[in-house]
Order: sequence, then C-alpha cells, then structure tokens
Amino acid sequence: MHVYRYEENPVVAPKDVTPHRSDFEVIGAFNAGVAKFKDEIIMVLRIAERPISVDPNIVKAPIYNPTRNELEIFDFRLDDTDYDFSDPRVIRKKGDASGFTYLTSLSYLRIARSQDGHHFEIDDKPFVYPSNELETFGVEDPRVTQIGDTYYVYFSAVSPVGVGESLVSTKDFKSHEHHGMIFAPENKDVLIFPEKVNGKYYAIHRPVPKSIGRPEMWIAESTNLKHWGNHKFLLGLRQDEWDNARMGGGAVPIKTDKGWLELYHGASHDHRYCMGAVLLDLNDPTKVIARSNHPILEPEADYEVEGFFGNVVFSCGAIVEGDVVKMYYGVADTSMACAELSLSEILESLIYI
Ligand code: MAN
Repeated sequence: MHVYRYEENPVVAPKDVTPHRSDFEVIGAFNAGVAKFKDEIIMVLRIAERPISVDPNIVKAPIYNPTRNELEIFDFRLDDTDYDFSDPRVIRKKGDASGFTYLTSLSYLRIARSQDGHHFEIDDKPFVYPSNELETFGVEDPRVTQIGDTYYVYFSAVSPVGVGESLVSTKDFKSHEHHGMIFAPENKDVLIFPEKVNGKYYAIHRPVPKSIGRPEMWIAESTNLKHWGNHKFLLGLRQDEWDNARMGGGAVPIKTDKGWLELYHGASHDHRYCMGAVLLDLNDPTKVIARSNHPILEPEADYEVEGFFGNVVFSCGAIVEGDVVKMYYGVADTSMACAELSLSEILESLIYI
C-alpha cells in the first residue's frame, strides 16, 4: 500500500491552538471530522484541555456543570491510593468495575479551516461545547456527514452515566442546532451514510456489550436521522490480528462502484490503533463483501508512535478526489495528520468474503 504522509504532518498540533481559558492548557487537537464547505476543507477538531496544575503531585479533573453553566475542577493527589492513574486519559477509582470515574481533560469541538488541506487556521472560539447533563465530561471524536446543504456533526457525549452519541446540525459551521442523543451508552464511532440507500438512512455504530459480546461494529437504519432501528451486527474482531480488541467506524462511508468503502479503526490488546478497510454492498450496506487483511495505515511515524497516548492512528474523516483518498487522522491522541492513499489500491487489496 502506497501511503503519502504530508510533509507538514502534524497538520494541526496542540501548540497551534489557544486554550479557551487562560488557566487551561491544550493537550490535544486530534480525531477531527472533515468536510468540504464552499471552497474550504473544514476540520471539526476534538480539542482536549486540562486545567494547568502547578503542583506536579496533583491531577485535576474538569467537569461541566449544566445547572450553573460553568466548569468545576476537582483535584486528585497522585499519591492517593484509592485511585489508579496509570492510564493518562482517565482517573479510576480502585475496585470500581465500571470503566473510569473521571477524565483528566475536557474535550470540546473547534473548527479549523483550510484552502489547500495542508495549512489550517483555527477558529478562536469553540464550535460545540458541553451543554447538557449528558456532556459533563466532554464531547469527543466528531464525524461530519453532508446531506444536501446540511452538515450533520455527531460525537461521543461523555458523562458519569456513560458515553453515547449525540447529533447536531449546521449549515455554516458557526452556529448549530442540537438534536440530542441518537445512540444511548455505551456507544461510539457512529458513521452516518451520506445518502439514503433504498429509501433509508444508514448508520454504522459501535455498542460496547457487557455480559455477552464485544466492542464491534453494528449498523442501523432510520427515516429521519434521529430515530434508529432494525439494528444488525456488521463486522467483528479477529483473534490474533491487529484488530483483536476493539474496533469502530472511522471515516464517513465512501461510495464507490464496488460498494460502500468504510475506513475503520481496530485496536489490539496492547492498545495499538491501526486503520483498516471494509467494503459493504452498495444496495444493502448491512452486507459485508470484502475486508482488508492488513492495516492500510499503522502507527510508524514519530508523531504517530509518541504522544499523549502513543501508537494511535485514528481517522474520523477523509476527503476523496478522483482516485485520491486524503485520510485525515488523529495521531497519538495528540495531533492531526493527513495521508494520501489510492482508492483503487485500497479496493484491490481487499479480500472478498
Ligand atoms: C477512552 C478514550 C478517551 C476518552 C474516553 C471517554 O478512555 O477514548 O480518550 O476520553 O474513552 O470517551
């Protein structure tokens, strides 16, 4: 697979972003959804910020309070043996079987704009900021689907009651309308198809079953983009492969004459995230036709291997021009990069089922 990584990579890094508050620092500008808007390429960035801690023994957890419409900041001492700080992303209360108790940063969405896809200008203000009780720990990993002149932006909404997927829509990337949560916890990595197939909208989603089942890809249908049903299992993990632990949709499905091409992420048990590809039937996207055996992109460059959470390439969107797939992707939960791949080469590499 020929992969052309931009010389400018990372195309956006935390140092390029001014924090939204002077007492905060930006630690991540990553996992951006992308779209073409007028003559620009838009990135909807996930910005992760944390309160500046002057005491190296204190980790701070920022939480949005919807009643007071402000952030509250909680302090944790690193030597507090009641808590586990080994994953830099989260603070876990020991003995609590559920995933995590607090996040070490608050994420929100901010727009970056570019004429050439290589150089981006970042808006001064947040675009989507936590605004309700389901978003108190932040909003993360946006994807953007354009349908007509409306752009649907959907993202993980994180709070103590779980991680679900919420939807907003915009026509100008300045203001937006909030449509609430479309997939209840735990669910992430939703990808809404850019057009109806046989009269219905489709969305890939990634529930996290607890008693039976694993974090794998599902597909659902809708007539209005808000109410989703007729859920079907789509694609599963593979033992002994790079995608053996967790997986989920990545870029908005790409329509090709061979089928719908979905660029998805898969992670191994040692938390190495790669990108792979799967081809779905053009007339029935619940049917898998072919899948990549090997990753189409894996963490190799320094900026992919080293960072806040290293060994991660995680795409939330691609721009397709002719045979060129410009895959934008988050690196190491820190920055944004872009790589160009050949659409026909990806399709030819797939193994038909
Ligand atoms: C995981 C990671 C984090 C994220 C939380 C909540 O721990 O993906 O980056 O903040 O889940 O979604």
